[in-house]
Amino acid sequence: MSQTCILIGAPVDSGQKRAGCLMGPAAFRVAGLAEALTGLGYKVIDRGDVVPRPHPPMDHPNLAVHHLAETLGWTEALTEVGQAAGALGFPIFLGGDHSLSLGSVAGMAARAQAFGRPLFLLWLDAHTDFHTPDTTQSGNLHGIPVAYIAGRTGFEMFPPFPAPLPGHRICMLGIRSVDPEEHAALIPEEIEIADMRVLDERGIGAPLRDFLDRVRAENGMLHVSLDVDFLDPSIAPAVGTTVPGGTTFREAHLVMELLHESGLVTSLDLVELNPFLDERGRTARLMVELVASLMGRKVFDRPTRQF
Ligand code: HAR
Ligand code: MN
Ligand code: MN
Ligand code: MN
Repeated sequence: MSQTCILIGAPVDSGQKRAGCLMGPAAFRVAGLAEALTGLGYKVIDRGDVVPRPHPPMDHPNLAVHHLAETLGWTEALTEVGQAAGALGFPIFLGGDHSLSLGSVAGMAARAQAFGRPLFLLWLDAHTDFHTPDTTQSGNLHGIPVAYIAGRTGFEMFPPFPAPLPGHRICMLGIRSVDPEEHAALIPEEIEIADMRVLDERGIGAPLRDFLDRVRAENGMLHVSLDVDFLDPSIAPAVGTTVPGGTTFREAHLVMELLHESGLVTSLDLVELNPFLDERGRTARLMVELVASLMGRKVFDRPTRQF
């Protein structure tokens, strides 16, 4: 892992209808993200908050779709900022709702392409976010980024995604809310979906280890996209789309430890935090704790083989 972390504020609120995610970057800063990383020995550059590129208003044939122009403006700006930051270090995108991943992952895909390495994606979420602008019923564009990343058709108004990811390079953990159209579109895909049933049966370590083996085998770069609703709402209430039955602190923590030990992670999104819904900052602080574990904080330094 690179020794410089670059914090990229992405106060995106246009991908859903419940205001508040725009306060996310500030909450991560107040919860001590930079200090936690500095304490682990990283150099930290906070490049401040990104401003979306201005875009003339745009309609979509699916009348449910809202804030399309704003979403395009964010996508373009975050792709560019992300790619530039990725040349210097380890980008951490502070969201903002999950529509920011349209841009963050595009930027990381462009970087991987420039390095001549394949990009892999770990999607930690209750939702598959596999709609297209044509299929979404809610019109909330935080529900579409994985379809864009995987190269589904229906994104003609977006910048072409740089080298869309084949399904075998995408793994989802924590899934427990899938709309019928997303389900139908996912069936023929090779995307690995370790939904909560899989995690109950196999534990969370096994499917993640399998995926990390595949990343390593192809010398891949790995982007991790962490949606707050991956976690159970009882421990992470600050999110607009709570879905019961999410991962526990222990499960999420093991994911972070395995990711750190793999040495494969090259960029990170922290998304869907809505500080207006938080309880005395506990969700923001939990997210910072998880990032610290992902970046190397541990209790005992022991060789992995002991397990
Ligand atoms: N699938 C539903 C929709 O498109 C809910 C999507 C909710 N997405 C997030 N991010 N909260 O994962 O409306
Ligand atoms: Mn708005
Ligand atoms: Mn999501
Ligand atoms: Mn979600």
